[in-house]
Amino acid sequence: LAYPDYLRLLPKTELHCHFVSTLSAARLISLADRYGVELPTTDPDELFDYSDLADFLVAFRAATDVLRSPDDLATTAYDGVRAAVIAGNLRYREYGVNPQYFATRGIGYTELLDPVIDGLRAAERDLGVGFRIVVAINRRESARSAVELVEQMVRHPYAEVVALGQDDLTPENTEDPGRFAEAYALAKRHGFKTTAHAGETATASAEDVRIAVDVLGVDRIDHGYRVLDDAELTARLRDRHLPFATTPLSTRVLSKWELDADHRIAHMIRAGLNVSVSTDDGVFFRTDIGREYSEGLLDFGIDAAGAQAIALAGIDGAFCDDDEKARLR
Ligand code: ES4
Ligand code: ZN
Repeated sequence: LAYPDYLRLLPKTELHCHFVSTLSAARLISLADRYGVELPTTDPDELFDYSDLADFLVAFRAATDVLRSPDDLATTAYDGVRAAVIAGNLRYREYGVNPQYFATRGIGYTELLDPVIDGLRAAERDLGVGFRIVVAINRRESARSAVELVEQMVRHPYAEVVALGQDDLTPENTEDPGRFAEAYALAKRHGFKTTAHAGETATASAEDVRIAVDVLGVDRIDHGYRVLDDAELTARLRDRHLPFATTPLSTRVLSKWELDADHRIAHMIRAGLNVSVSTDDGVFFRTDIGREYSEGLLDFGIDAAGAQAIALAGIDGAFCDDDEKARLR
């Protein structure tokens, strides 16, 4: 077995995956056509080519806009699991789902989550792929509306909805990580786990990661690449074994970073941080969970033992119960 095939076939979890980005390119384009949603372009080569995070997020919001009926949501959920099993032997996935986007189009919290969870449960039954859901605060929205979102999580409990996270960015494309502190505190008080996007791109900093950890009190960090700019914080989070859900191939697009041994994620791994890898937005970054290993980890120069350690970190950092973790190991 050639090493890239070994990496592709290794059983995997992923912890950082925005639900709408599990849509296939063909379905994104056909649903956009059906509903008359204008995409930035319908040329697939251009549709998936972005100058930066803000530019990408225009396409990301369009994808949210094409998922309208319960069947659109359930079918996207089911087919996305099947595609990831074929592409990279996916065994378990955590999905970021952003109810605030859908609410602006009249799709309520349970109207969104019922079909998504139905589709994912059917895929779990047929394919053995477990899942949990991370409800995502839309960072374009107010701190007050984030609290209301958590109130909805409390009012409508689902066994699979286990955590609070984030997506999108302020219209100014800046991070203000402390601003959702009240929403995070409320979620924690009700027993939810928490994660936050922090320290992803050049406009972010190690301080953003520190605030996510110390002010929001997160159990996990999404991205977090800027942590390396603060040696003390890096050592502290290494000692705490705080999980970092990184997304190698997305950084090639959003930060123009080469995938090599000098990549920030490769440095994070060598620094002893608790790093797992995920796709983030599969359709938009033309990636899948197989390629994050067979291209990402391969090009970082990670050996077989290292790749196994990263796959295990993806179980260790998961927000599921210990029975599910035991099944995955
Ligand atoms: C995202 Cl802020 C951010 N970064 C990367 N991917 C994303 N998908 C949605 N929001
Ligand atoms: Zn993300």
